[in-house]
Amino acid sequence: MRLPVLRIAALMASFVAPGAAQAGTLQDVVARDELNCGVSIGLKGFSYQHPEGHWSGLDVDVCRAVAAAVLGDPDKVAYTPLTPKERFTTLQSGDVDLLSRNTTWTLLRDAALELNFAGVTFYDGQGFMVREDLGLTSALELDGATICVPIGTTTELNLHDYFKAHRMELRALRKENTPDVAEAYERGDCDAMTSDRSGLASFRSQFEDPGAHILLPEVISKEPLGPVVRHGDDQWFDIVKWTIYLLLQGEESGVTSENVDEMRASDDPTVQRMLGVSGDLGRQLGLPDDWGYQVLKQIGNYGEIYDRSVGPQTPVNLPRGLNALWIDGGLMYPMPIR
Ligand SMILES: N[C@@H](CCC(=O)N[C@@H](CS)C(=O)NCC(=O)O)C(=O)O
Repeated sequence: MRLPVLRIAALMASFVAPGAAQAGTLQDVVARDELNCGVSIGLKGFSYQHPEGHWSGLDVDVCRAVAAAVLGDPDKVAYTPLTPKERFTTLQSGDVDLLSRNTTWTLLRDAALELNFAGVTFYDGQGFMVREDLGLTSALELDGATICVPIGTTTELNLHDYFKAHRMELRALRKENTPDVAEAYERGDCDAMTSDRSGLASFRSQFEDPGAHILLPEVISKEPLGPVVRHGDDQWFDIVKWTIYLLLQGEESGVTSENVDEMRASDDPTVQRMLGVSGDLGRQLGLPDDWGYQVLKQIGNYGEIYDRSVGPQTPVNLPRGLNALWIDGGLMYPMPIR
């Protein structure tokens, strides 16, 4: 692990960085020696607490990557499981430093809730899950159906829009504690469950008989999911944003947790800058210059995270699709690390 003195030196440099906003999240995290991260309650593949206590998933790995960048240690994270309704107030009040919880980027959340989305870590859309034996083939056949839906989500808003647009009668069964939505659906309290399609795949993987449930083909919204910070702390916003770009650029440049030590000797200038072999990009963020090395060594790149969390080899089994890198025809496009 990195020497504390390096962190303190980087932190002191960040106090004098010209033009840097000093709202203090970085300083608080370093002083506490722990990152407070808000996550979902139990969404396998995204954030899930194992019976032995540790957490895993794509959203959890974003928390861990930020902890590796800032503290040199991905295990220095305290997780707070949050319902959709309480997630924003918990972030606004300062009880968490970062919200990494399948949260959709919208105008109102940006402007009215005074939050900043640091990027998109998963491009998704809303769908419907039904029992296969109902024999449905389209969401347009759900007229008059009872739909299980979580309170305080874009899901709820899109559901109303969709039923209104198609002049269908909606009976919504709303639940605040989101795992209750899946339980109510599995119990048969509603005919369909609606959520982000990744969430539906995740819940289905945890059902007693996953094969008995299908996702209907309609994708009724755009759900760009990503980590969120408070307005007013540009330095912290930058750190989270560039940690995500680093994960993506790691994949684009072929740097993995396995080969990162060899890659330090690479003569590719982007790789050199990412790993802190040349330049001072870490210091410009208020971090040690090996921040990128720490992230890629201890977490791996975005592709590695995706594959082990939600990829086709996992029970959640989501193809890369829109979440492929731009060079592979997807939407994942890291800004230039320079
Ligand atoms: N992306 C949507 C929905 C997010 C959401 O919380 N969905 C529920 C669906 S039931 C969920 O994933 N819950 C999982 C959990 O809290 O563990 C939003 O930002 O409003």
